[in-house]
Amino acid sequence: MTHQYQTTQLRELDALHHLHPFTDHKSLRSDGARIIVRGDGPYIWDSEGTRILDGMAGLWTCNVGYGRKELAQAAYDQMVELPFYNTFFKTTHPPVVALSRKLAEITPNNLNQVFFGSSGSEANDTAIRLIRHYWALKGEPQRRIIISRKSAYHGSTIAAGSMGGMSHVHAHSYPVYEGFRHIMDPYWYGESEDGESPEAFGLRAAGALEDEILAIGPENVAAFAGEPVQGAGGVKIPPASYWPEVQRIVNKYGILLLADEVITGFGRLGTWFASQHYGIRPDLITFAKAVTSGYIPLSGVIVDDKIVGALMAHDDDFNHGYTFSGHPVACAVALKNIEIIEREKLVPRVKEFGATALAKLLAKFEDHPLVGEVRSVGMLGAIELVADKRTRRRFDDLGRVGLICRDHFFREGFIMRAVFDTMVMSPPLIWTETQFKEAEVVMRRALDLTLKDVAGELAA
Ligand code: PXG
Repeated sequence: MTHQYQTTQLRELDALHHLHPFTDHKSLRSDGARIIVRGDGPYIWDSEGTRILDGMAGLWTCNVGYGRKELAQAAYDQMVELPFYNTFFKTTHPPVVALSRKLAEITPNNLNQVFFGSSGSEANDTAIRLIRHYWALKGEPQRRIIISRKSAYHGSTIAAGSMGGMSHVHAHSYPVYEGFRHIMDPYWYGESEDGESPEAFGLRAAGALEDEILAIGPENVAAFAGEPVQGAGGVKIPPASYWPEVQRIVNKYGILLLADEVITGFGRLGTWFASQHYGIRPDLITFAKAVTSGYIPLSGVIVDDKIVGALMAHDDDFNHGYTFSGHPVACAVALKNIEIIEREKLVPRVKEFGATALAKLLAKFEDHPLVGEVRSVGMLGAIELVADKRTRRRFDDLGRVGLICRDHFFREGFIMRAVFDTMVMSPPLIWTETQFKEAEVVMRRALDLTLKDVAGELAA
């Protein structure tokens, strides 16, 4: 009873004093929040003692799973040694040096220098400034426009939110920061034409980049920015033809390529970075989330030697930085996190086990009456819920059925996220057969319960 009283009180205080991100505050006030109190391995527990299998790794983040004492120890040791010092004014410290070196080792060869921040949004803001500064230093200051995609999510600051393509984010930026354009997503299930193969569609979606460059004037275009796989936009996995064609186009017009690997970095696709999986050669990679598996905030942008070369060819400062750029405790935790990923061989494990296990799990639901498509790459997956499997017709009031389904998942003790009516998942890389089996049982139950709720709306 005492326990329940605490939960109620926590809920009340949360509603009174805590403004949540991306939340309908009115409904949060009336419903209250679920209170998560503990995590261990692939599971989290709420304040009522319910064990939940986390199919989202926190929020695309906790790649090594919860409860790693080594990471806490690394933070403790660093706090005792040197809790903080800044990296402005020509100072540095051992953890930031060691982490920068390590990141240069695991990213593609041309990327060798890192600028740190604390969040993915900050990393993308840094990338935007670096890209524009680079072109100014190269004597082409009119190259300011960055092209991105319609369902892109690059963060929530005004610049990163403007580079992202989501109109509901733009609506609250008042106004959208200038200098961004958004082209179609490489989303075959949602946007291909009748009979169009994934390969042909991938070329068409990449072709939209060339069309946009020509419409703007190539001399005005600074960069193309993209998540290798769009995450928050609905795990939109590009057809194999997409990225090679994008790479050809950016090379042809000499524009920079920014790969936003905030979700796809640190093993998610079975390579350290998705750029390696797709064989692309970005000039900048932004990362955050799983660099520390979320145990402490850290982010950064790792840049091509030619960008560093342009900075070094001039005497001026690059007037940008955060108090916590290269925070020693965050860097120490990141180093330990990367050490765990290496020691437990989690990156090859995704290729050899996780990717296949996830694909097999999702394939079991392909025939379910609600499911229009399942897709996955590495340990990123999605299930499309539709009213008509044959025509891919959506349910009315897009997003409604996704929420019904998500709530059933939650009640069954499993977390998947709903992006409108697309259920997405991004489990920790440590899942074993046990978790995949558990997921299958709860997913079937939750999908069947959702089906009961909406059966009347399905196509005959
Ligand atoms: N880029 C990408 C690709 C992201 O997914 C960011 C940048 C911004 O990172 P920060 O650390 O500033 O949040 C993200 C973040 C969701 C969801 O609901 C996704 C993110 C954040 C919050 C919610 O899927 N991704």
